[in-house]
Amino acid sequence: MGKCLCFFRAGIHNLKSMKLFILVALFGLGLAQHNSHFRHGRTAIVHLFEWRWADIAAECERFLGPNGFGGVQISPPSEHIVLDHPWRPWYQRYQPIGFKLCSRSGNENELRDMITRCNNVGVNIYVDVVINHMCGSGGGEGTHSSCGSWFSASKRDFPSVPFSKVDFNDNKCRTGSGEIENYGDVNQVRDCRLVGLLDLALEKDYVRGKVADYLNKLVDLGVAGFRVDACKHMWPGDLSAIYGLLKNLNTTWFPGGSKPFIFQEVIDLGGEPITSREYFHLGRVTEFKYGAKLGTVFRKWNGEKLSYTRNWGEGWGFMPNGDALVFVDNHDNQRGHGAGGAAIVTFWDSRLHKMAVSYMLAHPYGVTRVMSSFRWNRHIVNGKDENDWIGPPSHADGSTKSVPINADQTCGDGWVCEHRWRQIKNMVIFRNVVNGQPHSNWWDNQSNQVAFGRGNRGFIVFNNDDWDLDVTLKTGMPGGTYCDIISGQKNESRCTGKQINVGGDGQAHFKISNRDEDPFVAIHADSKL
Ligand code: QV4
Ligand code: CA
Repeated sequence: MGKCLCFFRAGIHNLKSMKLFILVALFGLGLAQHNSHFRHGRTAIVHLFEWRWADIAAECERFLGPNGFGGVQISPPSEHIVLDHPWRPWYQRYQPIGFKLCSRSGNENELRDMITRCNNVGVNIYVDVVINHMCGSGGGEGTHSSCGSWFSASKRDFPSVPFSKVDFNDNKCRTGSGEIENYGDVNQVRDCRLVGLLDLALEKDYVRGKVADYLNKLVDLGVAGFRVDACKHMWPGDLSAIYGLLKNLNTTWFPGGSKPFIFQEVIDLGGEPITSREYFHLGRVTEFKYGAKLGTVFRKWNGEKLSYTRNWGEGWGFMPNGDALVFVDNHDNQRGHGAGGAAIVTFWDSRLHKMAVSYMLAHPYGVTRVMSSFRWNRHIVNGKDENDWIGPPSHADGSTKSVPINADQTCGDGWVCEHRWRQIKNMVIFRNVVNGQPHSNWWDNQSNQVAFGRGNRGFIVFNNDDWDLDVTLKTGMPGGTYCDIISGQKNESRCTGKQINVGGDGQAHFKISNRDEDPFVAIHADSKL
């Protein structure tokens, strides 16, 4: 704000800077839906995949708020199909049968209560919205849905919205099967069925209006924005029309005139005619190259080395910083759906996962999202997980179990809770502490030992080589004793883990064995004794 006013004062002195000012203002407006609306200088989103609303509300109050998490991505809240074969897979929630706020995670009252309680502790809610399609064409007929609403997939009849035959793209799609057959053909990708899912005719004002009503209802409840599912399969022009119908955020919690944050799921690893770039003007876009590359680097596959990440970000061919939503893994590619392949580092490789997520959180590029998973019984046959469908921890009747918190703060009953792991939780705080500081004081050993700082607010050192690291580095930090927030953290006036002494010249000595439980060290302004 201060900056803007100064600029304006300078701007009115001559026409040239006035023009520049208008340009900046316009650019700023265009970027409105790129703004996450994080509160209190917070910087990270956690995807609480398949959590119940009641558990998310409790988690906001007891953990996310106190530990500086900026927001939660929630699973789709709209009414969805209930599948028996396989039994209650997680992916049934990506097959809507209407927009009633009634899902496996809870009903509308529970959703409203959760949004209110999270907002009240400064944690934003971002909703995963499925608007490209309804359920699969083979989804049958009846009331096998999360709220008991009747529907007929074969008749394309969804009376709870209502949508009928004319609201789908069956006639627009030009493939023989009605399915997307070739990702090289833009028209198919957007007008035909993605794995059998009934494709909505989003060019119709009626359909756009129904979708916008659904999103606006969520805005009124107080959500901060949306993760828009399957954007590759929707025309940017249709999305633009829908986003244009959205209300400003609820002023109980957000400044007047705030547009919902939008991040769009487009998987663009290169090689297809549809690119992420087509969606930048509409909001942020998921950068799938990020996790695929970072996984390859930490696994040291394809001759990659950590030292090559000196120019991580746009230097690696990723999208512009201001357009990117980044993550190490997501709910699809942690189980072989979506894209990224075997390189993706998940909680199954916990040591590498902690390193990769920490690298992401330490680095200034993009808006960051941390994955929080449930465990399932993996069964890999010829490289494919036969159990990739398994849903969240559930009771015998198929209802989702709540998340019990153990005495040591970890989660029970199959909930992994990566976001509660000390190393990841502390790195979320690190990112807040260094927010706005430049990437600085890079060091590497030309192999897999690297270090970098964030101005004078934080510094991180990785040893992903098969030998020890023992080196004195320029940290850029003020002199003093700091607690390493990876092996432990600051606890009143002492460190529970390693201690790092930074000299008056900003230099510090680091020793990291390649056999340490976690072969990396991080310090920041608030971890100083
Ligand atoms: C089956 C057959 C198809 C057949 C169809 C006929 O496999 O060949 O055409 O029946 O009816 C499930 C099943 C899938 C089944 C389909 C319809 O897995 O086998 O088709 O339902 O019954 C998730 C899962 C999908 C799941 C879908 C709907 O990943 O497996 O499909 O939910 O339940 C692309 C997209 C990208 C997408 C990614 C996975 O560009 O947008 O694939 N990612 C998002 C979500 C993802 C979700 C969807 C999109 C769809 O992140 O979780 O798919 O909403 O890359
Ligand atoms: Ca479509």
